[in-house]
Amino acid sequence: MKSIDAAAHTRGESIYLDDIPLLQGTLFGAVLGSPLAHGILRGLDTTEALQSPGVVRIFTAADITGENQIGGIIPDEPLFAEDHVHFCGMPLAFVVAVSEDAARAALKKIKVTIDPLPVITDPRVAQAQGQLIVPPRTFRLGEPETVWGQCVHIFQGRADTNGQEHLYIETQGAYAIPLENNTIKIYSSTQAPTASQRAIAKVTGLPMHSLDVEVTRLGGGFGGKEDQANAWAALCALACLDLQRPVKYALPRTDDMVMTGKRHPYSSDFRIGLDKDGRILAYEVTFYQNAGAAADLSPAVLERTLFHCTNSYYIPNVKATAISCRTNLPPNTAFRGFGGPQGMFVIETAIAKAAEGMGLDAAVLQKKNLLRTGDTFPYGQLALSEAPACWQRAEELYDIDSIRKDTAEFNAQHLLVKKGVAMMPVCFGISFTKTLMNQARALVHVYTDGSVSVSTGAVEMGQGVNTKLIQVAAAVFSIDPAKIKIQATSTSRIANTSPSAASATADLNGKAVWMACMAIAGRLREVAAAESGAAPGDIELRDGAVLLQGAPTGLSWQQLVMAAFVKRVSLSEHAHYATPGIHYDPAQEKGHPFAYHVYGTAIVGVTLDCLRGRYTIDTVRLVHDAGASMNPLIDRGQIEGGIVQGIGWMTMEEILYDQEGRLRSNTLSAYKVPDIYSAPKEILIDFLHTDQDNLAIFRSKAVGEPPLMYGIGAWFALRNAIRAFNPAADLPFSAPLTPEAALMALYQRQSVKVSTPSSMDSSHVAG
Ligand code: LUZ
Ligand code: MOS
Repeated sequence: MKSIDAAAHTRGESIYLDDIPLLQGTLFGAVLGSPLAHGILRGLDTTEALQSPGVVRIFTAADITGENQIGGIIPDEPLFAEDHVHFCGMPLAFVVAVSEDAARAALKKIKVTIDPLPVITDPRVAQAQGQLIVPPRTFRLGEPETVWGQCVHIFQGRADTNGQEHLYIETQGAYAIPLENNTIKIYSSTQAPTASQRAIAKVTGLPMHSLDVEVTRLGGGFGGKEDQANAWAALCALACLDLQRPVKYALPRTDDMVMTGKRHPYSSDFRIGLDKDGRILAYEVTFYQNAGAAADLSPAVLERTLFHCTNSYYIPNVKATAISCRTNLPPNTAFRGFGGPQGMFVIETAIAKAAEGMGLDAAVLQKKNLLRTGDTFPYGQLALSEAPACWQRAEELYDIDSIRKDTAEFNAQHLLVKKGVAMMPVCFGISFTKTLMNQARALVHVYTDGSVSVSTGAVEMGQGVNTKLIQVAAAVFSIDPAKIKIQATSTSRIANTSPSAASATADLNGKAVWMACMAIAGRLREVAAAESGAAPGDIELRDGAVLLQGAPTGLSWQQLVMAAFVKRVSLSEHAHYATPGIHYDPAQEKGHPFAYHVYGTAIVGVTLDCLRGRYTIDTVRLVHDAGASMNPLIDRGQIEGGIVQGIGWMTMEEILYDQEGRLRSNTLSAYKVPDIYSAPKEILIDFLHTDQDNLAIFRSKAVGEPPLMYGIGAWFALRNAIRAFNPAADLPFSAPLTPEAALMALYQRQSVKVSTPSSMDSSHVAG
């Protein structure tokens, strides 16, 4: 089934926040962000700004009717700065005016006085000063301390990954509309309608039942709207309640880039020990997470880093410690992979470093240490591993031997252009790491004309979840998918939802839809059985018709629905799903946190222009464990998008804060994301089809986040290309590897001998 949004997206008719028709009297907001990253707020003078044309009111911390607090996990994040500012862009005031222009013009007239304090941007510095968000956590398996002596090879080092801007095409925003008796309807571009509802309730002081948060779709989320849509919704609701007028605020791009958090940068130290055959015996790692100025989702992200610290490998002795460090940057937040990619980069670094030290191709060590079924993850869960199957299939399908041979031949023939290849296996756990979040509900109505309405907590953000939910209902009822409508996500229709996140949205909400539809279908079969004097078990709904022991009854779906209605049988159902079998004990750091894991292996090939440092990502060829994909078209789209986004993080996307904590990469001219020209020239995707039971909806494994981590292979492929040119280079394991960084690495030592090439072979590099 094609995405149900394809046609309207293509015609530009899909409704995003900015497409909602405005009510008469709508006012517009603008936020004044702190100009300094750290300091004492001495004064905030709005007198002159209030005189600015069109300004209706200016809200600050003093105007909050509830609590000045939006922290989700830990209450450490004021909505408006009160005594201190903790990051550049921290909201100080919310101007509400008759137009966006009027609101923004008034911002410049607010006088702010801040006494500056020292600014911390580096997580290691924060840690040294005791600035931690939560106490450190350690995962342990085996006894690493005692096995170092048995290791024949030991390597240690440091790995750094930078942040990443979400760059959803639709920026953050909300539109609040007053209803009667102090109730508010809020349209919000959020992945987490309930989290927004909760934050609005806290800030306004209204009960949650008086707030209806509704979302039709997002123009992208990627984690950036899992927690950080709440502030804007709370601001609009606060102003809406006070002024009893509709209030809208959609962030301009630069405000969005400056004020919102990003993927967490990490700096990590590792030590890896291997036996003489290359089996990894021990791994120790310490992660320093740059959390920014408040907790936001950092403790959960930190936890997922630990869960993924050994990626797709079995290591019998592990000690992994993660430290969440408070800095004066905007609170960093969820981003596709949620700490997993950061953890995986470090183990891949450790393996690459070990391979280089042992004179091997990293793939030899990767393959030798792949996780097998029955192996234990550091957190105690046993693996049901597809890692060897994906790896072997990738080697065979894409003929890894000839890829290696062609690469070596090319590099032998070319002096100024080098190719590099890397393998990237991925293992990603599916479930929210907080067990309680793995629950969902669905509300299904069948109308008397046979059409069906489905509501869930799932938010459509381009990932195709609504299409999959329609597939679920259409499969259970066996009716034309066109008869089924997915309603906008609303906290009035479905309560207490988890965010659309953790790759789990289709699984959780799909299972709830399945349960609700099964309940209704069961009642319909009873009605049909009574009509025909048969047993319900003999009745089947198929292709819009009612069958009795496989033979047509002459009754259509629509007639059956009407018959049920006439008999006063309920045509509606509200179902609740909670993932069975998962549990976790944080005191022991052991349990069974994930419903299942997704596996895969990618082979990434790059070409590097060794004169200029420019490169192309030529190919990404992979075998991906999709289970039994219920929608290969959508899954393919998710995989392609994840790969390109992962490559962007590893190569060209460079977040730059200066030492004063100001974002310098605050425009699209200063922050480069992959476009069609820099995307891989070729992405080949092969689904590893597995039929064994899992907890995925229709055994179709989650696909949102796992593919992003194939992009890590691009970094290591580039490293291999650099080393083909300059084998003496001792390159830092630091991402992103921008063309500038590649150029520096290529000439890192002057001992490189560059002879004149016989032909200008740099023309092999596009650009
Ligand atoms: N969000 C969350 C997530 O709250 N918990 C998770 O485990 C998670 N994982 C991935 C992405 N978002
Ligand atoms: Mo996410 S990082 O699944 O919002």
